[in-house]
Amino acid sequence: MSLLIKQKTEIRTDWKIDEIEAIFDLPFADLIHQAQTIHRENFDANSVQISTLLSIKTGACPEDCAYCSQSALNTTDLEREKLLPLNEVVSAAQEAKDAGSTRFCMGAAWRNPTDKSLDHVVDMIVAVKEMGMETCVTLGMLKKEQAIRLKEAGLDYYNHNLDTSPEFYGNIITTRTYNDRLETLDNVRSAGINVCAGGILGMGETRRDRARLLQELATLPQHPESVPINDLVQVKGTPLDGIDRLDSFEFIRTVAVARIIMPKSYVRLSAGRMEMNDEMQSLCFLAGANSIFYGERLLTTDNPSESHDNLLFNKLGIKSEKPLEKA
Ligand code: SAM
Ligand code: DTB
Ligand code: SF4
Repeated sequence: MSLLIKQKTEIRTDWKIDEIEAIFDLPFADLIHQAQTIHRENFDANSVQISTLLSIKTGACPEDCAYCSQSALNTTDLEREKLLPLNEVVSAAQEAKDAGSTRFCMGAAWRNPTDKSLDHVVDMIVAVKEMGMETCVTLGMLKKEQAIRLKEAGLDYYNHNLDTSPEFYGNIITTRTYNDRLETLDNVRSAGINVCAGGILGMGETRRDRARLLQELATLPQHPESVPINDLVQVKGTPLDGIDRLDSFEFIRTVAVARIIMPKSYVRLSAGRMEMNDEMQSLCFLAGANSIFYGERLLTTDNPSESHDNLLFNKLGIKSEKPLEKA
């Protein structure tokens, strides 16, 4: 315990699995206390960054991710949509900005973008930046040159998740490797774009897998600026539909461990909030989560209403964070 407290302000990229598992094993109150202490040293504890998602290209994805509504290999009720026109993206971004969101995240159901489709995404990034919002995109695997193009367009963040531990990964996705994902993260980082990388809990993985996922993230050469922790949204027609839900306290513990081992990263309480009550979300904030997706839709599934989130923020005295000042 004292060893951990001494190390709390240090940014470490050499976390060992035994150390991470030992943090997971702490009594709940000790774990939350430690996470909250570290959180307060690095962030305003009553401030949460809010982003809004938009699916710019929906469904018909060739990848076989077992959780995803958008995989062509899963038979879900989802309606496919081609790449959205620029004007629709701009009006959705304007709505998000008016609602108080500071970052607009655009997601496409691609294995990877073609150079031609990237041209359209570049136009979207430029337009959303002009509106004074931060931009994030998640487009699948990215080559070095493509990452540089996005950086030149002004992209702030690229989201690409490791999803789970390297050991459990093959149970969830077979059409791209863990190494492919690490390579994309490396290309994004080298291009000078902020990295958003996290995973999904509640896919049948063990605590060790959750610890290994966090270890992979925390031992990247530089911690991701943003770490989304998703609770699996179970979608009818996907192989993971009907799986036992992860225990709430285990989810909260994972958030706390992420906060402790990546002290300066934004930990995003991402998908799955529809199934969480206010008390659970509050414990996640107490454990160090400090960003959320805001607005009634994630990519293809529902998210709490803005009015519900506003009410919760008011009850907790949380305010939404202002966008970062331009350098
Ligand atoms: N196709 C791109 C890719 O996979 O890199 C970008 C979009 S993909 C939908 C972005 C991330 O959303 C996935 O990596 C996964 O972590 C998360 N996600 C997708 N479906 C989910 C679900 N049903 N529940 C929780 N998270 C999910
Ligand atoms: C992330 O980690 N979670 C977001 C975002 N990055 C792109 C996506 C969640 C998707 C949830 C299922 C859906 O709405 O399709
Ligand atoms: Fe495709 Fe991304 Fe869904 Fe996997 S998570 S099926 S890559 S949209």
